[in-house]
Amino acid sequence: PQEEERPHFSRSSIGSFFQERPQLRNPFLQDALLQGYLRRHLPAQAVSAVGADLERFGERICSEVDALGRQCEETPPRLQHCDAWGRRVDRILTCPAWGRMKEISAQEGLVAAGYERTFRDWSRVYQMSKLYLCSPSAGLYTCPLAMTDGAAKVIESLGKSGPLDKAFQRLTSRDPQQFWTSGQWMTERKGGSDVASGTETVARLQPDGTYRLYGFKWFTSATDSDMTLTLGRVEDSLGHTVGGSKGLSLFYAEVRDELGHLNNIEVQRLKDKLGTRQVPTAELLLDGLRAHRVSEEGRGVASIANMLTITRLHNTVSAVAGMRRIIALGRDYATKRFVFGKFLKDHPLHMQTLARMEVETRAAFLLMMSVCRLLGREELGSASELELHLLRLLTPVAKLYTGKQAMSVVSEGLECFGGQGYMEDTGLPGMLRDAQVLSIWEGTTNILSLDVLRCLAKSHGQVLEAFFTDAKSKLATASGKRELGPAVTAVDSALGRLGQLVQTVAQLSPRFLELAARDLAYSLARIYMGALLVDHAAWEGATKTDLYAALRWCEQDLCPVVTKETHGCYEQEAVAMDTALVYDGSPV
Ligand code: UCC
Ligand code: FAD
Repeated sequence: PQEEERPHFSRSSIGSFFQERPQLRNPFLQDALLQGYLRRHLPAQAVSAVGADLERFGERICSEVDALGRQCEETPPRLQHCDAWGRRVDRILTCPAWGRMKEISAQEGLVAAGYERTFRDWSRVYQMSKLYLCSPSAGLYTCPLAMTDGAAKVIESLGKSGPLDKAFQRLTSRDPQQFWTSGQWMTERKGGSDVASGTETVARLQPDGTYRLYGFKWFTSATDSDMTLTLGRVEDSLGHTVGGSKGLSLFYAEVRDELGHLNNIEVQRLKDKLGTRQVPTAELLLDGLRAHRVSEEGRGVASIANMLTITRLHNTVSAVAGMRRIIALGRDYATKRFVFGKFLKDHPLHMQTLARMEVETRAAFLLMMSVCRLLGREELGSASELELHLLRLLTPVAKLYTGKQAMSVVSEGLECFGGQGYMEDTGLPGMLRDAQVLSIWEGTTNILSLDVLRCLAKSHGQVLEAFFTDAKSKLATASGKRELGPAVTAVDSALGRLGQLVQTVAQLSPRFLELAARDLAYSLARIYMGALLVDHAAWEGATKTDLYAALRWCEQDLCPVVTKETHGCYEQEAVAMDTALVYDGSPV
């Protein structure tokens, strides 16, 4: 039949309509808030250099990195236990794209930029901006990069002597041939949160002053790395060890020898995971791992804390980047998908949905950047006492809050593509799977809420004072801007309510505080994000959308911890009732 006579659908034709896919455009040029933030804060001489590099890298992400990331997802790592002749080799086989990501990471200085400090105390903002742009495209190579950065930070803080000097040069190298990545082996079967009582690995001193480690590491990510930092208990001459946190020391080990043989490690198996499938995560038997003790005996946890600070910030960056990416794709799709007689972008309810996601993302972005800025200042020695307190507090707060936000925003984002958002080969579902881990690894939400309590308790009120002082000074910047009035009032009143609780902290029982910990952490996050949005909207270069975002954010309950009604749920009686409710019908 003639073309026009052929039925629209038939055996030979599947219809003529194909939905346009969402297109990834240069993530730097697409990001108004990032550009505005840099313009506002960076010294004039840095703005153009940083902007030019981010714009160039943004192009590379679209033209090269994004496809590599897809290949990493589609070709997950495999474990080859034995060679063809039956010899145990335990080779972790990764795809070429994973290897290429290592080279690109070195070339782009994704770790190095944090240590070269070209942009002085803005170097972390610069480095993390690059990671933020590429994270959703990088096939989770950002996971080994986070641990690599964390290891470099630990080494820098311990002093770069002996084998650590070589390691530091490698971890911070821009030369792909020299560049090393690091693992972070903390979790054992008995505990990932409770490292103090969960760590069974023992360390035996050797005549040459090195150690041999024997133990079983239950989760080790990016196990193809070159080196690792790990925890173990030093045995005394009678074979005794000290229990708890005080018995833990920090060790440095290279994963393979010069011939590429594993350093007395057996790879038990690779984990079968919901997401992060691009990353090889293994269970490892350490059967005499040759290692160097790099902390004082018993100072393992305190020494690895520097690594946690860095990896938790990377986690925050990944979370915010995931939110930003799903919005970028979603808003592009809204210009292409035509339903009920108009494009999605012309359906107000759909725009409201995306706008709410945008508000979440902006708040998260500003919090992330605050931590980056504070870290950069700490490293240059230019941070004030107040800023050091803020860095300690906001690191866990940002990690725990953005981890949760990422899951909810990315999930909402998938829905913006309708059924297509659920289809594997669009690449979208992987974003949700990868978001789910952000609240689990590097400290769960509850563990980080307790970490917030730890740092509040340790500082005897100074951390909280720093928080209040800084949040109030941010509000003060908006005093002349009438349109921001409702947002300022909301943050101020939330600060007041939080202040009431804080004044009574000394009289509150540890049990009460433990039960309030998560709500307290959420309050700190929401209030500070509100103050940051207000501060940004009060800037002379701010736009109407900056103002709108601040107002919208502050419409929610910014201080969920202290309302009268919820007080009861932190009291002693609530503990028994919570348990009874959970086990209703299944008594324990
Ligand atoms: O999950 C992992 C890797 C995943 C892959 C990497 C992804 C990176 C993101 C990439 C995005 C794509 S690695 C495993 C991570 N594991 C954790 O995060 C552990 C979670 N558990 C905790 O954080 C616990 O709170 C512990 C283990 C820190 C609790 O240990 P202790 O020993 O019971 O704690 P203590 O006794 O309170 O603290 C011991 C010392 C104290 O110092 P001193 O002795 O000087 O008073 C604490 O102040 O450690 C100090 N300390 C800290 N210092 C404890 N936590 C911190 C901290 N966060 N910052 C500073
Ligand atoms: P648990 O501690 O058993 O937690 C179970 C639940 O109990 C959680 O909801 C937690 O919040 C809650 N909980 C625990 N303690 C308390 C408390 N005191 N109060 C209130 N609630 C509490 N680890 C490494 O060391 N290196 C790695 O490279 C690594 N890679 C990982 C990769 C992936 C994909 C995953 C999923 C995990 C990885 N981990 C790694 C392990 C990870 O860090 C731990 O799983 C995590 O810290 C949680 O520890 P856990 O599994 O022992 O959970």
